[in-house]
Amino acid sequence: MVTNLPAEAKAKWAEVVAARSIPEKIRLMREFLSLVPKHKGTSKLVANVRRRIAELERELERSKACRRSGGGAGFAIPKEGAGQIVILGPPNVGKSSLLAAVTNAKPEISPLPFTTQRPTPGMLQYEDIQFQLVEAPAIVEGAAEGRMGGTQILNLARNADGLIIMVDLSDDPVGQFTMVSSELDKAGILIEEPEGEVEIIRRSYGVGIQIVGGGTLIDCTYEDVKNLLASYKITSALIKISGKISLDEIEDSLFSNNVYKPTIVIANKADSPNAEANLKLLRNELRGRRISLLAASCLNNVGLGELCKYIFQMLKIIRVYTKEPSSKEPSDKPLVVKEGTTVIEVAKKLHSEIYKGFKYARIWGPSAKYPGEKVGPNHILMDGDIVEIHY
Ligand SMILES: Nc1nc2c(ncn2[C@@H]2O[C@H](COP(=O)(O)OP(=O)(O)OP(=O)(O)O)[C@@H](O)[C@H]2O)c(=O)[nH]1
Ligand SMILES: [Mg+2]
Repeated sequence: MVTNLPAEAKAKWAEVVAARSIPEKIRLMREFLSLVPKHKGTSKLVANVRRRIAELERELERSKACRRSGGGAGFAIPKEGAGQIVILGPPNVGKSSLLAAVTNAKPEISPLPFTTQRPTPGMLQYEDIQFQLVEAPAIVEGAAEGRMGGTQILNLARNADGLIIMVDLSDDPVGQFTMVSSELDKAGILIEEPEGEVEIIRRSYGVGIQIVGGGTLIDCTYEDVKNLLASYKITSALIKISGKISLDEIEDSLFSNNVYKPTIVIANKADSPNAEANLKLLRNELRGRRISLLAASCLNNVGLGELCKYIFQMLKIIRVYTKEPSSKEPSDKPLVVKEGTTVIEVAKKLHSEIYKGFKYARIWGPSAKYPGEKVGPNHILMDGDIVEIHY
């Protein structure tokens, strides 16, 4: 619970948001903290802001170091295909071996730890689409405080569409999983889907306060949200909510930059002697948590057959095939969109003319009651649908 911050503190936070440079943001955040009364209700907020100050300080340090060394190539990998999945794990667990087993990449594989020094991408084919896997350099305890390139590795994870956490069944998979998930947690990256999510997208022009995204407010009205945001001088923003959201959670989201990344755990080296007993321990650890687990041997290419399907499901995407009314066949390349996408949203992606002039669509496939069903703009599509838009 964050409520009842003094007006001064709220006004200071508005200055933080408006600040243009990192040093200025850090200075204003510190001033903000000095204005926040310290008690139980504000402890989470204080921790969040301290973490963001630490992150900004590291970013500043890094950009200075980069300038000193005359630039230096960036760590980010441009996204390709239907989703980017970052492979994280301690040294030597077999991350490169996975990349080599399932993608077109040819990374160096070696029994020495820290072999992979830079993020390494590869494309994984799934039926008629591809996923991009990116092997991150090994992550170690203390990564969230910047150890061994931790900040960059965690940024890679923050920008991904999903994660694979890899652990080694010949070693201590539970300890390895706990280490990686705790570093992610400290960096504000959640690997389990929260009950509800809030994202506040500020707009400089006057859209007012709009609540979108299909979630429900459980203990407040639209007016309450508007008044809360006004007390932080936010009068124009899109508030995206999913699931059940309270007013406190909306206030919390002003100060935290938590993100949720769907995650698969791959327990590798299933061929090793003590793998079975270790797998049992890992299963126990993950019991009741919404994280999928695959046991595999990348060395022998065993247990990876279902990986694509797991990735496809965790990304919550579908494929739709568009078709011109005049042609017999749909496009062979699908349009990859989020689950729950409607016909009119597809029209919008195709062309502004198709969107503006939309009359109706005909559907073949899983979401059609019968082949060629005529539907309106709000019809929800399913994976494998063929869509013919009339405009
Ligand atoms: N027994 C067994 N060994 C494996 C398996 N997968 C990988 N290895 C071995 O484990 C060692 C490390 O493999 P890599 O794929 O280089 O591991 P990595 O996680 O990419 O390592 P870093 O990039 O150094 O962090 C190599 O000697 C591999 O041959 C497996 O399924 N079973
Ligand atoms: Mg490697």
